[in-house]
Amino acid sequence: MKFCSISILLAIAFIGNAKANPQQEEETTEPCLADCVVGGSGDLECTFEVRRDELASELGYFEFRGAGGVNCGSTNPTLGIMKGVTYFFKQPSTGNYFHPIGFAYYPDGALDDQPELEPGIAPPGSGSDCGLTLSCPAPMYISDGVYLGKYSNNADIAPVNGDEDFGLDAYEPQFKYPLLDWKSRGTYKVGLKFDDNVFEDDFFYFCHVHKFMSGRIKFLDGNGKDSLRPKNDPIIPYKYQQPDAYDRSCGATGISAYQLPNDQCPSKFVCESMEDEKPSVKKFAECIDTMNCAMITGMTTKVNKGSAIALFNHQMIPHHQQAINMCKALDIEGSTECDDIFTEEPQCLLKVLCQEIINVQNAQIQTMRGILSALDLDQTDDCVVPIAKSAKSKKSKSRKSAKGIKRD
Ligand SMILES: [Cu+2]
Repeated sequence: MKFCSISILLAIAFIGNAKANPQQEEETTEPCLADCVVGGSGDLECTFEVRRDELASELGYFEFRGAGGVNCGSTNPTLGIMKGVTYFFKQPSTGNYFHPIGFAYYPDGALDDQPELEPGIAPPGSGSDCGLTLSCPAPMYISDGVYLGKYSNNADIAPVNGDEDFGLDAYEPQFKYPLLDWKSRGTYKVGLKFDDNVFEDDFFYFCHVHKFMSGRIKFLDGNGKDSLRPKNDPIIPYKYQQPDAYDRSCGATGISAYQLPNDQCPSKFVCESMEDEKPSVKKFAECIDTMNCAMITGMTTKVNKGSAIALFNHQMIPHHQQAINMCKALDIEGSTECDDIFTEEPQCLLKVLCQEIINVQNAQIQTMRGILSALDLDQTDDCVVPIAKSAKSKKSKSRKSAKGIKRD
């Protein structure tokens, strides 16, 4: 099983993440169906196009285009698949950057120390000895039309072969290259044929980089439309974030409580009069005011258990969160609209820069939360610091008292 060095840390850190975001959404239950055609071999071949709604949460959530190109829903929708049929999960759009899709028997796979679909891992409870021949159901990772592994349970992709290499070790690192390098390597897709007859529970798609992005996959019955087992089992042990209306208006997460005025923040951060600015810039400036207040409020902390590591993480996490929010707000404002990210137009340079900030810093936040958990440090250790009176008002106050002393 692929082992992620911070998996245990992330597993513990999830509690802090869930508490920090009280507004959450239940997972959907109706399975969304793929777009299926009869392939070259005469067998059915089905496709889900994987996308990501980056505004759906701090991390963004997966979305999929299924049968007829219809959107399956924007928050990790439930998908339905048929056993023994070839499925492709295509990852073409920029929103997939840093989000290589994986499949596991429980949410978040190795990020939560749970078994994934791999050649050496038999479906739980199936009694299969497929692990001995490295032939258990597993995804097959494909980059630019080339299958990256040696294992195969699907002759339509590669000659059937038992092997532990199913291409993930080559596929996943490419998603962490600089954006333009990732994009210039061509197309990315994952083949999956689930060919165990006994296992009927749900399993999960997830992101190999970011925890808390898992969604459910259900097996379909003989008619290929309804769930073989309607009950959602196993459970997903967390609920999905749902930004409120104000957060959404800024494209941000977790800032609405920090709209100015706020006792812990200056009266404003953007000091220009915004009256004559165009509405989108005015709104962007208002969002900047709010997110800066969220950031500096988050950056007033104690030194938890005397630890410099705690202080670093407690200060850096809100800093990263607002970098991510600023980029999403700039996307909403329209200033990163770009037809071709390979050009050096200012909007395109910013698009690339912001995609890297959003995805890299989100992964770093999860690492920092994991470190806090591993060292048994609190996830947050906030203190309330009212905003100090400005230097100017202090100065005039001291002048007044100085004059008073003179008169006396
Ligand atoms: Cu991800």
